[in-house]
Amino acid sequence: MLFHRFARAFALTAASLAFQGLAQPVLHAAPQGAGHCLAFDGFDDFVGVPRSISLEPGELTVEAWAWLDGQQDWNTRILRKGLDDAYFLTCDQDLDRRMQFMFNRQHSLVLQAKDTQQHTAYLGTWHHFVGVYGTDRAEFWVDGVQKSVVNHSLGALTHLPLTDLCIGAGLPVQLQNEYFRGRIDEVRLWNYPRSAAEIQASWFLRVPDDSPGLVAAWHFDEGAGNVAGDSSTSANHGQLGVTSGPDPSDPTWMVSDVPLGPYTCDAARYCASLPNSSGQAARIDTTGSLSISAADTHLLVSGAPAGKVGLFLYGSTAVQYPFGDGYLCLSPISGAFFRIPSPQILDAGGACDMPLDFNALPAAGPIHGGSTWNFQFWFRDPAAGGSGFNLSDALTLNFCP
Ligand SMILES: [Ca+2]
Ligand SMILES: [Ca+2]
Repeated sequence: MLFHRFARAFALTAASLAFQGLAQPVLHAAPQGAGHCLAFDGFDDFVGVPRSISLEPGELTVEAWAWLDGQQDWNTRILRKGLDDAYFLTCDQDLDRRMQFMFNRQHSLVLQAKDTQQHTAYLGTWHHFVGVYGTDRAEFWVDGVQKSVVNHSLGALTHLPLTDLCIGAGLPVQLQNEYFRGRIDEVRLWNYPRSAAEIQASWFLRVPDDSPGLVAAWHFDEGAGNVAGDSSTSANHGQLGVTSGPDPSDPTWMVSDVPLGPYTCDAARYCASLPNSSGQAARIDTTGSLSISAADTHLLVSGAPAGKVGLFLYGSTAVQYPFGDGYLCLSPISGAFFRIPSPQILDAGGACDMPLDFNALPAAGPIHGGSTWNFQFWFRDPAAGGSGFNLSDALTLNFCP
C-alpha cells in the first residue's frame, strides 16, 4: 500500500514537473591524473623492463589497474618477473579464472593468494588489483578490499633466473595464452608488504614518486613512443614490444579513464524542508566516512513524526519542487532516481538511523567511489492533514573509493 501511494504520487508529480523547466545538474567529481594507459592485444603485446636488483626484493607489494577486455586465457598474466623462482600478478592459473598473486620456486607453484570469484566479474571496466608478499604471509586485494590472506613459511622471495620483468605477458615463457587482453595503467611495485591501512588509503590515488619503498611506478602517461618510464627513483624504464622502435608487439597508447583521485569525500546540504505534524521540519544527516571500501556510512533523519514509515531516496539531479506537504529535492524525471528498498520506522523521537549498505542498493543504481549522489527522506504524515506525506531537506554526497 505504501509503495502504491508513493508510486502514484510520483506519477502525478512527474507529469506536472515536465512543465517546470530544467533541472539543475549535479557535477560529478572528475577523475584526475590518470593520463594515458596501455592497451594490450592479447596476441603479442607487452612491456619489458630490464632486470634490476630493485625489482627483486625479499618482500613486496605489486599493484595495477586493469581493464579486462573479455574473459582471459589460461595463465594470462598482468605482470611476471622470473622463470623458476618468479612472482606474478595474474588473471588465471590452470584455468581457475581467479585474479591472484602467486609465487613459483624451483619452477613449482608454491603460493597463491586468490580472489574469491572468477575474473569474469571484472570485465569491461577498470579494477584495481594488489598482491602482497611478506616473509610469512601473502594477500590479495581488489578495489581496496582484502580478498585473501595466506599464511606460509617460505621466507623471503627468491628470483631465478635473473630475468626481465614483463607487463601484459608471461615472458620469458613464450606461450600464447599468457598475453593479456585489455588495458593496464598505474603499475606500482614496493619493496615491502604494504599494510591494510596503507592500501586502503592509497589504492585509488597517485602516490608521490619518491614514496619510501616505491621501487617502480609506471604511470603510462607518455602517450606516445616506445618507452614506458618508471617515475620512481629506481628508474626501471620499460620498452614497448620486442624492439626499441615501432613494432607489432607494442601495446597501444590510449587516454586513460582510470578513476584515480584525489577525491573530495564530503557532504553539502541543499533544498528546503517544511514543518510536519511533529512541529519540526525533518532534516537528513550522515555519519561515517563516505568511503565505499570503509562501508561505515549511515543516513540519519530527525524532526519527523514519531512512529511513521519512510524511505530514503537518491538521485543524480538536484531540484526543489513543491511536493506533498514539502519539497522534492531529487528529480524523478531527469537523470537517475532510486528508492532504497528498506522502509524505515521513525522512532518515538521522530528519528531513524540506517547504515547505508552499498551491496543492497537497486541493481541499476550502484554507488561507486568518485561519484556524487543526492539523498532525501520521504515519510508518511497523515496527521498533518495535507497530502499525507512530507520530506526532509537533502544532502549532496561525494563518495570516495
Ligand atoms: Ca596513466
Ligand atoms: Ca617496440
